Amino acid sequence: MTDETTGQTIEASVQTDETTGKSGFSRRNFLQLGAVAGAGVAVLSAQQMGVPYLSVRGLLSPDGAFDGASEALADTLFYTEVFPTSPLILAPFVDPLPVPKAARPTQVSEFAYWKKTPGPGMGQQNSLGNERHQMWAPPGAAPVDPIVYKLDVVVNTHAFTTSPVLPIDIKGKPTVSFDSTGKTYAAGTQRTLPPSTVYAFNGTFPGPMINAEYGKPVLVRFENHLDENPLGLDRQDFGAPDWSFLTHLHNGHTAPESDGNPHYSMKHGPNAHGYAPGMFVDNLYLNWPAGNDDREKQSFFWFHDHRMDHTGANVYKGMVGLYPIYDPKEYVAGQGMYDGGDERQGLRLPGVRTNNSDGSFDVAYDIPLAFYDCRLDDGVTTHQDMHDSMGEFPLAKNPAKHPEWWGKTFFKHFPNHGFVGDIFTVNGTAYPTLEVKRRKYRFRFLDCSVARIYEFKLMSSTKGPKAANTLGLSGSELQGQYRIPDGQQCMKFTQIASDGGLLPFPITRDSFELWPAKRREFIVDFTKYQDGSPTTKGDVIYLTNVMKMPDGRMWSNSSRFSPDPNYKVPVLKFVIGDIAEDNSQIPKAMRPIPPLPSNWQSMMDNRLIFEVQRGSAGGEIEWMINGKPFEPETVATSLKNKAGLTPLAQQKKDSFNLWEIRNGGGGWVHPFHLHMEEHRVVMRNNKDVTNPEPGHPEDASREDLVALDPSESTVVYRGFRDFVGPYVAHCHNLAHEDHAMMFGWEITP
Ligand SMILES: [Cu+2]
Repeated sequence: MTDETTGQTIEASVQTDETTGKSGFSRRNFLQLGAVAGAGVAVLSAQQMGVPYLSVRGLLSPDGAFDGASEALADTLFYTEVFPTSPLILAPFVDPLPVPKAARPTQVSEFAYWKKTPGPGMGQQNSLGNERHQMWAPPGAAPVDPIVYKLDVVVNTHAFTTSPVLPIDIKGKPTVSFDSTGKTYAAGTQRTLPPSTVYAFNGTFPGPMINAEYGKPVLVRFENHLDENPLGLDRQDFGAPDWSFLTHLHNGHTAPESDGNPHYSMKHGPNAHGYAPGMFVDNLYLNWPAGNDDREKQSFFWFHDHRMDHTGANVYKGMVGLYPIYDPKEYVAGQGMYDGGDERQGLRLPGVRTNNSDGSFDVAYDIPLAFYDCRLDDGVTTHQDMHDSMGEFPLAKNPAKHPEWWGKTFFKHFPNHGFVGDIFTVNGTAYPTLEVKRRKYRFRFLDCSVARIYEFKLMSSTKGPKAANTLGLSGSELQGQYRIPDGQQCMKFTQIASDGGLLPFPITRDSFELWPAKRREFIVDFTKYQDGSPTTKGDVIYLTNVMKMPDGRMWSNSSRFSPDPNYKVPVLKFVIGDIAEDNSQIPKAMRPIPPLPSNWQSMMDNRLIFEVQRGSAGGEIEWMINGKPFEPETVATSLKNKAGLTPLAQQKKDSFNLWEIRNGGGGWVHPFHLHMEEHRVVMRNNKDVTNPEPGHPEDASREDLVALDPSESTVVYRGFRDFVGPYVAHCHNLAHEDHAMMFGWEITP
């Protein structure tokens, strides 16, 4: 096999234990058959089973027969909800928070010599030579070549902590542990964790941070080197088994060929689930707002894998990168860059910019925080799930125990209730510490977890963190490992941005929720507490998670719903340092929101309706939209709307429409993400919310992800501008997405 970019020969050892053909015999068909064979019983839908049967078996549930029943059936027939308990990290809040530096672009002197150079011509968009960039430069703009980055997807190692650990069991008691040779260590033995195997952009987790600017297009060459494994690492039993990838910049205003979505990839480009080892794709990010409307500018993207059926596994395996985007435009003469990373100019948001000689730049006091929860193998929990009969990971011989993987990341592809971890990490480090100056900071929060939702508060604690097991807690109460029993809120957040970029005006918050894939940006002023008293050097403030979410279904306790005053899990420790110059301000007003058309309500009758719900299509396929699992080559159909129509999810280029996203119930929550353009929520549970309610202040902003509470319905107004082709919308609980809660839609010329 030849490396497409450099022309060098690389090791050819790709396993082909999964169909990668255009559609072929899909994993899903196989799964349905496999489930029947594996379980040794006929798989019937809940309706086929019939309510009496369910009733007899005690499987009727108060939250709706269908959901409760299918779940109970699943529990009975297919699933084991057993997870390992991660070893206890004994020295939390010692490792420093990794603060990402800007990735450095590839200079023309280098990429000019690539065997296949980036460019606008036919065949130049990927190594297959079958695609071109739909638009090489923003319309109307002087043609400018993009800044080029090269990110290799590689196998590497990652350590979540340097702390010694104490192996504990589900009761919180010391237990045995193992090493890679299978040797057993007695209960009570402190250990050092082995590094976990990651699939990662340029080998780091989180991957590189690209600091982008509106008006300066970026082209990223993503190249697959996952077949090389120079360190000879054990790949374990998760991650796309064909080692393909598909990178999505969430939620860039991007042409389909650069969008990394499976509706596109199965019909064009790779004509497969993703780009295989040895292949590259050039994703072109024009850094240009929808409709060339400055009000559509955003501020914080991230890029992650989107390979169909294995997105959760690949993201959990490390395929996460950061992409803050700045706006250097001068809107008011003399005020300078509006949001250019320089707190002396424009909005004067916190940030001190340093320009590097290669065109990149770093911004101090402007820090992304990527939250990711994981579980580490205890060596005694059986690896067992619906995938075991599929031959995806033959070497693992699952169901089996894997003492040789003790202390490395553990993943279950499709746990019945979704996947949540018990160790919380920030920027790849468990329970880190950041020494902050006495001044204002800008923090860009990102939830890159598979399913966990967080709710954060800023708290002080006199006595400090206590290990949950030493407080007599066990089971799911051990999640997060530490508590601050005496924690008290001490500061507020000033929210300045959501998924859709800068808000029209700042919002002061005591706490905020962070759902999977969502971004929220905040200013935190470390000079004083909320009561006005000054901070002093050495003071400690904990960023604390107060949402208890024992499994992937939803939270059990949060501020909005049955708060648990004892659930205060510190995830990041701030230590106040010296005073520092601060030229930043908290603005009174920021990005105005584009106006709604005055006739938007007249569009209600013919809106497109998508209902997300748990159901049963056989086997593990139970996450559906409008009653159907994802069909990657098909454009979805709306449920019947008030006009009596069931329109295709097909929109004319440069049009706008209303889409309703409805949670079909069953007591689940779904973070529902729509690719391509951010939207604005106009109706929530049949109420006009264009004047936002207190519970949802961000309805006054634009977002790319609808956070659907149980049985909640939202109507969003959205545009379909500038590009044509296939996109997707899907649940961003990645366990749901990978099990078919996704649909294809299209923009037509
Ligand atoms: Cu979901």
